[in-house]
Amino acid sequence: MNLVLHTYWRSSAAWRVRTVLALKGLAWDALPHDLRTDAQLAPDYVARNPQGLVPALEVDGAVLTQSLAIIEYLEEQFPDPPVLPADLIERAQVRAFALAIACDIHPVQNLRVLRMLRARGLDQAAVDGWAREVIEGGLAACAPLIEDRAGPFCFGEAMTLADVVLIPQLANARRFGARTDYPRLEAIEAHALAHPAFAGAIPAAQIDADPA
Ligand SMILES: N[C@@H](CCC(=O)N[C@@H](CS)C(=O)NCC(=O)O)C(=O)O
Repeated sequence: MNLVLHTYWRSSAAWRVRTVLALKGLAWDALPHDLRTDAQLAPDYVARNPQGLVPALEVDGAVLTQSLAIIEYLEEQFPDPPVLPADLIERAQVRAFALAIACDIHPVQNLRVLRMLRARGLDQAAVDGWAREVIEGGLAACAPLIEDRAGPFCFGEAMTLADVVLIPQLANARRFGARTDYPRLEAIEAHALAHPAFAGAIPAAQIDADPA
C-alpha cells in the first residue's frame, strides 16, 4: 500500500495523522505544503482536497481528507495497535475528548480564521488574544473530562485518539501564550512526547521544518 501524506510541519491536524501512522508502524511519503505561502490553496492541491486544508492522505491514489476521518480509516484498516479502546462507552468518551478539541477549539483558532480577523481590522495582538482565549476556554473544558482518570495517557495505560489530538493542541496553546498549567495534562504531554510514535511525528522532525 502506497501512503502519501499532504502535510505541513507545524500543522496540528497533520501532526495527529503522523502520530497514528507512526504508532501503527506504517511507512509514508511526505508532500509538504507551506501554509505561510498558501501552498495549500494551489490549484493542483485544491483539485485533490477542495477544502484547501492539510492534511490529506493518498492511499494508492485515493484521497482521504479530515484528520479524524483519516485516523478512523487507519484504525479500521490497521487495527493493531488500536487508538480506540475496545469498551464502547470508553470509545465514545475518547472520541468526545478528541472532538472537543478538533471541533470546538482548533477550527476557531486555525490560520484562516485568524487571517479573517486580521482582514477585518484586528491588530496582531488582538488576533493572538482571540486564539489564546479560545484555547484557554477549550482546555479548561477538556481538562475535567480526564482529571480523575488513572494512567499516564488520557484514558489509561495506552495511547488513544485523545492523546493524539491533545498533544498538538497543547503546542498550539504555547504558541499563543495560553495557559497550559493543568498538572494532569502536562504529565500526559511529557509521557506522550517520550513515546516513539511522537518522536518522528513532532513538527521539528519533519522534512519541511524550519531549521532550529
Ligand atoms: N478539520 C480539519 C482541519 C484541518 C486544518 O485546519 N488544517 C490547517 C492546518 S492545522 C490548515 O490547513 N490551514 C490552512 C488554512 O487555514 O488555510 C482536519 O482535522 O483535518
